[in-house]
Amino acid sequence: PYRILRETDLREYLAGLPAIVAQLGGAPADWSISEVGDGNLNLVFIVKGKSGGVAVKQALPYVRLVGESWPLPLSRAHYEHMALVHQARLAPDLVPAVLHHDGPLALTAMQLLEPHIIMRKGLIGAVSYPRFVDDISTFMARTLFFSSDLARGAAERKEGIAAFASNHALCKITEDLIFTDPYRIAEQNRWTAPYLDDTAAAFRDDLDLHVAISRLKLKFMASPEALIHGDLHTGSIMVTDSETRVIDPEFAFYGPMGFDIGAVIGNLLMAYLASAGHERTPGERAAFEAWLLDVVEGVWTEFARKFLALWRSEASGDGYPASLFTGEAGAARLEAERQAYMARLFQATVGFAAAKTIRRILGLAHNIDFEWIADEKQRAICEARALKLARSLMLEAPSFTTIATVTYAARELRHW
Ligand code: SR1
Ligand code: MG
Repeated sequence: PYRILRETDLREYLAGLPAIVAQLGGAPADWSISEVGDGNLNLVFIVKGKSGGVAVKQALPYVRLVGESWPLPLSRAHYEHMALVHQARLAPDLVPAVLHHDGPLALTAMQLLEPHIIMRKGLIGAVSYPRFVDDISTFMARTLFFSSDLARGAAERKEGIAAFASNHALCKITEDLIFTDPYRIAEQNRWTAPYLDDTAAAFRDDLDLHVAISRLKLKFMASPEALIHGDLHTGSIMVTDSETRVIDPEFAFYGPMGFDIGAVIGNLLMAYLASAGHERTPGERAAFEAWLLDVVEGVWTEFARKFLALWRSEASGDGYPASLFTGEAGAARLEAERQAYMARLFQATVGFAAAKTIRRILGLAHNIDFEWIADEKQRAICEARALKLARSLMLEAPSFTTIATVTYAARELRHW
């Protein structure tokens, strides 16, 4: 039965699992165990033994950030486990290996990622990651393409959609915290007051913005394009110089692909606009910020290139039946349609990137890119630039036709 595990219970529990005992080595009494979770929802333990380590994640029956007053189903651990299995099949070197899962305890033991750090922290420290573009674009292209109607038959897809349909409590968090609350008075909203009071009020009064965010909300709710990670921000990515691992897919469900791609791009743009508030030498700042915008461009360009390559070579799904696109004319028409599909996906990506940015500045759950800027006025300046960028990305999405137009707008706002 479910119980919240403390250090002693966890030691005893893990000692009964031969695979974990083998991984850790030494006597259970000598294992070091510490709870290190700094996310919004769960407990995370790092366990180290004589010869190895494991990371153990246990869902709490409530939102950790808020407390017991906000209950949240334990079933999210089940969906996270299913998503990890799916991702491990398609991108094995880009997620942590699962060593053990316990449904009733809502617990998963995984390979300990060491010396990886949370990418968001690395970016705050102006560290660049040479593998990131290639790895994250592979992760997204493969996990999204191979769960779409371009790659899978209709029946299999519908089974997949059904298997994740009950992860709706996690979807509801996104629907409220990203697509609704930042645009209305909500008890849990917060921002850098008093500097952003007027901007927050303007966002609450802006009907154009309310239409745009509602269109995105509907797209999120009613577009089961692929099995998405659902929370793919830079706090869900662990990195070293030579490795990238995507963690924490508890928000996974069949949703719009642009929500994942937009999450990555939106969070990189926030890291870019937060950079002015963190201590760096001028040379370090210039080089790091230039690198970040190159990465934004690379993420989209490489994703699109890899996704299209998969579509051209591995399309065995029920969408776009090959029998309808025969001969030279058919092939040319299908290729034109692929380009049109990518243009629509890019529009959605831009919109979701904007939505992800606004929620981190005006909503409940903020990010340390901005929060760790100690000088509140400086923080508000950085946040105001990000809000201005996000507002124009959301309202003028059709005028952003290439990723270079997005990075150009970010660069223009950097000194606003
Ligand atoms: C109350 S949960 C707030 C946020 O934490 C998670 O990481 C998701 O981003 C969610 O929206
Ligand atoms: Mg998370």
